[in-house]
Amino acid sequence: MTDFDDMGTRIVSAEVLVSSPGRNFVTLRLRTADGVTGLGDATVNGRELAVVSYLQDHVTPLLIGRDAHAIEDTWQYLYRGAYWRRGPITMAAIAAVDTALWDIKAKMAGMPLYQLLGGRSRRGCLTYGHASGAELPELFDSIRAHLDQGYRAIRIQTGVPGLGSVYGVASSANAVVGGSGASARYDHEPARRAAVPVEEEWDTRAYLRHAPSVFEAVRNEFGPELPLLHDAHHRLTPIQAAKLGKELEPYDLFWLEDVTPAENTAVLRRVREHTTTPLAIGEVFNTIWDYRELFEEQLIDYVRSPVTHAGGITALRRIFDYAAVYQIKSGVHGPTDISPVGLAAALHLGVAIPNFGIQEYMKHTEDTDQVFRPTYSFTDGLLAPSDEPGLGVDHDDAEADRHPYTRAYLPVNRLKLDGSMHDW
Ligand code: CS2
Ligand code: MG
Repeated sequence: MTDFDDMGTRIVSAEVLVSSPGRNFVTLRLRTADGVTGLGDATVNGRELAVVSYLQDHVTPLLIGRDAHAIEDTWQYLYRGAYWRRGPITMAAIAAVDTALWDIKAKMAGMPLYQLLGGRSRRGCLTYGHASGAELPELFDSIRAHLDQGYRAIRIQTGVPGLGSVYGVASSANAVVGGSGASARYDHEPARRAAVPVEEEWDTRAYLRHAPSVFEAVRNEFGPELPLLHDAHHRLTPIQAAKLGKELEPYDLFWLEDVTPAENTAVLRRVREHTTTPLAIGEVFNTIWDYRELFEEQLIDYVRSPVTHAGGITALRRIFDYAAVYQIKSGVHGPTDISPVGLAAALHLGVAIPNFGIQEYMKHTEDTDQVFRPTYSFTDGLLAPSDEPGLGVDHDDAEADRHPYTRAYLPVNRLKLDGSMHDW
């Protein structure tokens, strides 16, 4: 489309910004001839520079001169036009463009983005925080610390007897920014920066024996009301997943996440046949097509896709509308590798959609917030976008320059038994 009603809305610059304020982030900034800027998150944890190249070498040259208002057409142009559709790198790049365009449109309208998505349906987005501990006492301290901060729903991850560090569990050994003990972080940056990924050990039988006893102990200590979540991180076979779901039923989980590897979603039929524990999946999905069978056969209860990895606000809104037909709710991925730009986008969608479920929230470091200056607020366990026009985030280039990109990897997982690579 080259016909512009208003040449001031044409895109005149597209910059890919890479920084590492506590961990690596890739951010796209678009600017119109009128000087309105918009931001999009394109961070793919551990493979960041692939998206930088995709954007810089193949996408940003196409954006110059396009009308910033043409969000849907730009989405279709980048998706259909690529021929090589889908995949995390392509969809993160498209997501960044789409999010930046929504930011620009809302700023031009002088409104917070949620107003353009249908307006506010709720005061804020109910969040869940990450409590963890190698042993029960540390886990209980971590749960209490989260409750003190106002969280009203808690994800529980613990160590497994006989295993060393387990992903998702903070320990003093891998604690990074954010303190130690109950507030320690496990997210592998910057302490785990290395030339090669850290290798962790895994033993599924030990995990399956241990997990129900942890939830029993947590329910005994904290009572029946507190919503509890758990992430199995794609590590189980269908029948193992079915067994875990069934054994966790007495503890009334809010959800059990990523029980099996995401490539073969049909196996969730087997899991569903055996358990009423609610299931969540989708943090590594890229498109609406990944959900088709899961929605239509009613195999899941929550959609985990974030704006950043599912093609942006336009695409995620479509996924949520499709999910609503089946009474399936949102449960957007929100670890610290989703930047404040991606999180803000999720919050604008989250307060607007009818089928909001819950929002994952792991606070970013102060360094991260100094680069992005988010204006969302966290009160009584609810995270809410501000009423600033647009997304309500910024990018401070001088701050970002203080934190240059550093190569970093997520860990890999090997079986304790014989060192075989295992799903991570
Ligand atoms: C996790 C993430 O938040 C979650 O549910 O699965 O920590 C995930 O491992 C990371 O985002 C990977 O980059
Ligand atoms: Mg997860």
